[in-house]
Amino acid sequence: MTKRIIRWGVAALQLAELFVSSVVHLLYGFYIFSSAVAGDLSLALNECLFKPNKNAGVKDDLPGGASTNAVNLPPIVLVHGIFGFGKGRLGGLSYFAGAEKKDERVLVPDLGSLTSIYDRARELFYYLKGGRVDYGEEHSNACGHSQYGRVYERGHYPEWDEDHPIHFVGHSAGAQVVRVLQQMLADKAFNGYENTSENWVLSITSLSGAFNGTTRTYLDGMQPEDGRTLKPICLLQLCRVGVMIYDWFDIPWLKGYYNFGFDHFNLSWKKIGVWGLVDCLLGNSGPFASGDWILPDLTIQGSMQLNCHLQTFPNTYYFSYATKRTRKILSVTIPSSILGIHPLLFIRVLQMSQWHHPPDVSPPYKGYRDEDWQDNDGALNTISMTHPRLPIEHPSQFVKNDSDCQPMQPGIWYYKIVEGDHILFIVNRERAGVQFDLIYDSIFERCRKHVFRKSPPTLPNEAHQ
Ligand SMILES: *[C@@H]1O[C@H](CO)[C@@H](O)[C@H](O)[C@H]1NC(C)=O
Ligand SMILES: *[C@@H]1O[C@H](CO)[C@@H](O)[C@H](O)[C@H]1NC(C)=O
Ligand SMILES: *[C@@H]1O[C@H](CO)[C@@H](O)[C@H](O)[C@H]1NC(C)=O
Ligand SMILES: CC(=O)N[C@H]1CO[C@H](CO)[C@@H](O)[C@@H]1O
Repeated sequence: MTKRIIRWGVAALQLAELFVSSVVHLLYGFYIFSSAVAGDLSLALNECLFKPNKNAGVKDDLPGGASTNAVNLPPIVLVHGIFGFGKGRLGGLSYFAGAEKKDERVLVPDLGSLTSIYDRARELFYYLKGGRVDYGEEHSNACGHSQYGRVYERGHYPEWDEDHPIHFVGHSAGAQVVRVLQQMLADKAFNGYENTSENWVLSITSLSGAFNGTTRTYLDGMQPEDGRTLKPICLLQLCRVGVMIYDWFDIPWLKGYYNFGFDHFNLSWKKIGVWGLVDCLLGNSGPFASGDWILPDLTIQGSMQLNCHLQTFPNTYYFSYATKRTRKILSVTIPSSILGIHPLLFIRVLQMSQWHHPPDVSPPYKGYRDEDWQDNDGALNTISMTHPRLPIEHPSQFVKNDSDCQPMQPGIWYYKIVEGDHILFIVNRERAGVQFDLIYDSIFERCRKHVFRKSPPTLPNEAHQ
């Protein structure tokens, strides 16, 4: 009798938790969406009323996002994470909270907000080089989507090669996307580009990068048994149904505004009809059925599978900022602040700091310990963000003071641990205050001044003197 009451109590508690976190996430999504719309409307209104000039809102970018005097600089490419978006989506909103304006040549691609790491890496290549996205025949057949995707009429950096390498800065899953892309370049995995190599990438900077997976995926609904399938009732199930309905209705202006990136799965009603939707909802087809979406890549098992094939290369510079919003008091890990953590993440910081791997499920790897994974930023475990560790650990060095690691060596992951939650350095720059400028200024300065292969790059303002 008491056992049954306890079981019901636990179930009721879990449902209440699900309800609260769905409401919090929905409200936040709605808040972002409506502030983007409001921003756009007020901009449009302003232009109508005060500047009857048709070209005022249209800033024509030079190829590569370069301003006129920066065409010789290698671009710095900012790669968004889960639920992220690139330049042009969500109106004037910036995923990187305007950090892209800090340097003269920054690109912010849009790679789909829930697409898999593999698909994002493919898309990123064609975004830069130009042409039609080719996801590869084998992968596309295995995952049940079209082999070819959207067409980039003109690449954003068509001259990209070993002599014109690029800096990448990835947030969260974006950091892993860049690693996968670098490995693809090394493996010469793009048809028609036989000369690609790992040296096309000059540096990778990771901001809260998802290298070793996160225990949050299990809290949100991934099964800890396999790290691939979903629990029957969970936040991710709600998200799955919402995404499929959104994509099925296929309303052009809405999708122009925000896109989950599943166009290559043909989820629109025009293509699959009502039965296609039912089939997807039942879990027989679509990205969620084949596991070709981002969540399976963020579980510990998924990350280990990816990491098996990913190298840290000797001629590329690596830097990483791991974030943390927990601290230990008498060997118990708890959130380190109440007001300093975004309301969207607070419950998750607490839950992740208390996470225990289910005792009846075999651990994701030999030597797994819950206490290693308790420090976190509300989305990722701090241990996962410093450098790639699973299944084998890559060379790394903890940085206390930037001047300690000058001159920087390639092939080593330099990392810092920053007190902050997972979204401190994106979307809303006011939250991070002066820290925001410090972190992005140091990233851009490092790319421009301290990281190079042959000779230091000439800065445009020095070239004239
Ligand atoms: C999606 O639609 C396109 C064009 O309508 C077609 O060429 C492609 O084969 C379809 N892909 C899948 C996976 O059904
Ligand atoms: C590939 O590199 C070789 C040697 O560097 C060069 O001769 C060849 O033209 C390159 N091919 C392409 C397609 O760029
Ligand atoms: C970092 O090192 C430099 C030179 O060694 C020193 O001047 C500076 O105060 C140090 N900064 C911090 C924060 O320790
Ligand atoms: C979080 C973490 O680093 N876990 C593991 C990553 O992989 C290495 C190698 O297997 C382990 O030693 C770490 O404990």
